[in-house]
Amino acid sequence: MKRFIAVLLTVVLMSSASAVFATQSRMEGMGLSNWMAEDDYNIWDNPARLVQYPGLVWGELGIPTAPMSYTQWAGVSSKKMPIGTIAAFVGRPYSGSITSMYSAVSGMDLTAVPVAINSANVTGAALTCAMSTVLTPFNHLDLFWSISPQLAVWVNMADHYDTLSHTYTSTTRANGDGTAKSDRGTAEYNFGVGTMLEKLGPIESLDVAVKIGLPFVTNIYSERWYVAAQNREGSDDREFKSNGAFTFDFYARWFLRIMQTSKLMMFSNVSMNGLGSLYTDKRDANADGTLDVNTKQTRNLGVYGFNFGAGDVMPLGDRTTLYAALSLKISQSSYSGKTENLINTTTTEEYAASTFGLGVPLNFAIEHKVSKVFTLRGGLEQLLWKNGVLDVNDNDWAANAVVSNAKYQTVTTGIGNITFNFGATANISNSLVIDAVLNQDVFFSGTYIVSGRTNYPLSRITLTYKFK
Ligand SMILES: [Ca+2]
Ligand SMILES: [Ca+2]
Repeated sequence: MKRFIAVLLTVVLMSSASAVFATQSRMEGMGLSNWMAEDDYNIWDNPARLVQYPGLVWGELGIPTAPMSYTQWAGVSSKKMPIGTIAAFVGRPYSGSITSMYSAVSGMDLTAVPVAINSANVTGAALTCAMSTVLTPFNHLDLFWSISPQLAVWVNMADHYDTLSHTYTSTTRANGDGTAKSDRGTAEYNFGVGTMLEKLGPIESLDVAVKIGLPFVTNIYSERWYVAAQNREGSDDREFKSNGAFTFDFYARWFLRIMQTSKLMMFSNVSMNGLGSLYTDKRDANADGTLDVNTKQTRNLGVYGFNFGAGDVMPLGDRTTLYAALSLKISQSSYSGKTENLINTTTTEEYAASTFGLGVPLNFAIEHKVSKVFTLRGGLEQLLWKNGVLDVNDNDWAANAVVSNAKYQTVTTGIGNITFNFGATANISNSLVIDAVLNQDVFFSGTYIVSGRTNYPLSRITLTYKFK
């Protein structure tokens, strides 16, 4: 089980360190990461790339992956103007890390933040608040402004709010009169700046971009109810919120000239996510004016990622292109938390864990123009090596003293899975292109070898229109 947890943690953390949404259909059809090919999706890594994609309209018909998941989005870029090129996208899928702020780490023995608080004291209140659930923000707007190839900025705004409230009042004040309220909110603001430089010695072109994100989470639950015997109100106040959370991402991609005609594509990405949280719980259940529950829990989650890769795009004649890339993905995370009882100022629980993950994926893909209209593509990714280390330091407390300090380490190594992807493009006219990703149920060999959602022939369709 511990082995499984370590593998799971490694996979989750590695994917969160490298996940970037793009104009995805073409890339998903080959299973390639953003940096491995040239496409309009490159603007999501470096806003300066927008200068290469003016006068376009994008629209995506995604298949819903979960209730409430927004997978349809659209965008438009302006023609080249004296002030540069601007673009706006609405409703793109959220790909940040804010929802891992309250990650349930298996084996962690901190007092759990309630998954659901059911209002128990106000008459007729069927109100339930999921205190530990960080609402997935909805991306509203992505704005790009490419002032010149050497300077571009990007701003992103995402949020999600959810409020429930119930009040009960009887003609003569009685037990059960009161109000229960659940107020949950998530907001995230991202800012990025990027540049694209050319001809720097042996470097043919260089992309550099930096992104900073500020995630905010506040989940509040409060309840007041009249207790006739005390002629006072009972109270229940709980709050889960972000505590100095931030994200940072550095991206670089460069083409190195090796010989006169050959060039090597190289890529590096460093990411840092600090996702600390604070949970407080204050209750006066018997309405005597003195808190009978007063606890706080602090958690610090830090996720660091380092990716390095090299690849090549090889045209084979006019109709076929091969893609090959080898990457090194390293992730490191630290997770620690402490629960304190503020009534008698004691520590009640402590837990700390850290993970290290290493993966070496190898990608191959091929794109072939079958006719003027159709292009078919496919790709495979083989994880050549993976390594995961989980270190746990589990302090247990009693009467304000450490009674045990268990430490252990779990290591997993091996060769990872192989995954296949397939997709197609239809060039409807000179200005309209449709890209699609083939879904599972199409190919099946014991386990699904094409990922996606069951019962849909296509998992993603993107339309790109170039206006005159
Ligand atoms: Ca009390
Ligand atoms: Ca412990």
